[in-house]
Amino acid sequence: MATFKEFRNNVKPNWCPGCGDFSIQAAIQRAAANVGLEPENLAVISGIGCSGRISGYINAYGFHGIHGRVLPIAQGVKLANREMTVIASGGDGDGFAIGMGHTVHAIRRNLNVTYIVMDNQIYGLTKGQTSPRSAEGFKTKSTPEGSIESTLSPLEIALSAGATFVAQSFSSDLKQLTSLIEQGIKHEGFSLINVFSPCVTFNKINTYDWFKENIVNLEQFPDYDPTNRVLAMNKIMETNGMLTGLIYQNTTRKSYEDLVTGFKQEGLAKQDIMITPDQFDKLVAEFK
Ligand SMILES: Cc1ncc(C[n+]2csc(CCOP(=O)(O)OP(=O)(O)O)c2C)c(N)n1
Ligand code: SF4
Repeated sequence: MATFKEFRNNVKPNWCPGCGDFSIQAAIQRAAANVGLEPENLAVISGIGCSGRISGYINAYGFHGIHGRVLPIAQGVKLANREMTVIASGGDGDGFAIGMGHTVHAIRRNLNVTYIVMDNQIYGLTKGQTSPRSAEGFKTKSTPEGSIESTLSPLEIALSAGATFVAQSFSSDLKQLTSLIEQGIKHEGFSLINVFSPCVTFNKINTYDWFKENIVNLEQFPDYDPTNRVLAMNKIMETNGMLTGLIYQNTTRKSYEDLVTGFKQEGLAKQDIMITPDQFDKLVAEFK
């Protein structure tokens, strides 16, 4: 069985020292090993951003996609390779700005993909503009007088879009983060794991200390029931979206793959799709 070290490769991350993304990379590698995966059973698909580089830093199949399109690619990979564990990953800009349409529909489609958002509440790669996760009043190069837009709450949106697995974590809490990724991988359906991942270079407000002061860990509420959707929505609102842990899980809804009628159990990538020269000529003739 592979250890987490076997999910490492020899590419040195060029994230800034102290960036929260390092721990997310480590948590994915640990979770993959803990659930018994081998590198050849895992595909990590990423978007564009500092966060998007993660697919190149894990020893597994990888695809560094385009900005905001991580989920269409990840869903395609999953549909073609049903046996493969697919992790999609990208920034809050990638998933909640340009890619938000895909995020909402992937959530309600419920394909078996684990989506890890590296939420630093800013655009890191493009050197510090506001993202939909930035707080009102947040001053950046794109909002020198402070953002006048309200902050988007991905957890509330996920719940209202019909999510079957919603979790949130903090890159400093490697134990909780690893466990949530393991649970997300095992969940049969779409899992959203939003991870607070400080950008030490451009976000001087939402720092490690700021998150430590503001996070509400669900472990404080031993009676919390993550199968209760109304309770989950209340808790998200009560804590202003700052809670961490497994917030909601519905195991009764079937995944998309299991509902597609006539869909072969064997992944497309493994099916024999060779056609004869005759069949090929007939196909081409249809387009003449
Ligand atoms: C279609 C398109 N629009 C804009 C960009 C420029 N761009 C690259 S990364 C990025 C945002 C990065 O922020 P985020 O997704 O939060 O990732 P981070 O760098 O913070 O990890 C933008 C706007 C792009 N590459 N492609
Ligand atoms: S700019 Fe920010 S998000 Fe990008 S690598 Fe540096 S610390 Fe991380």
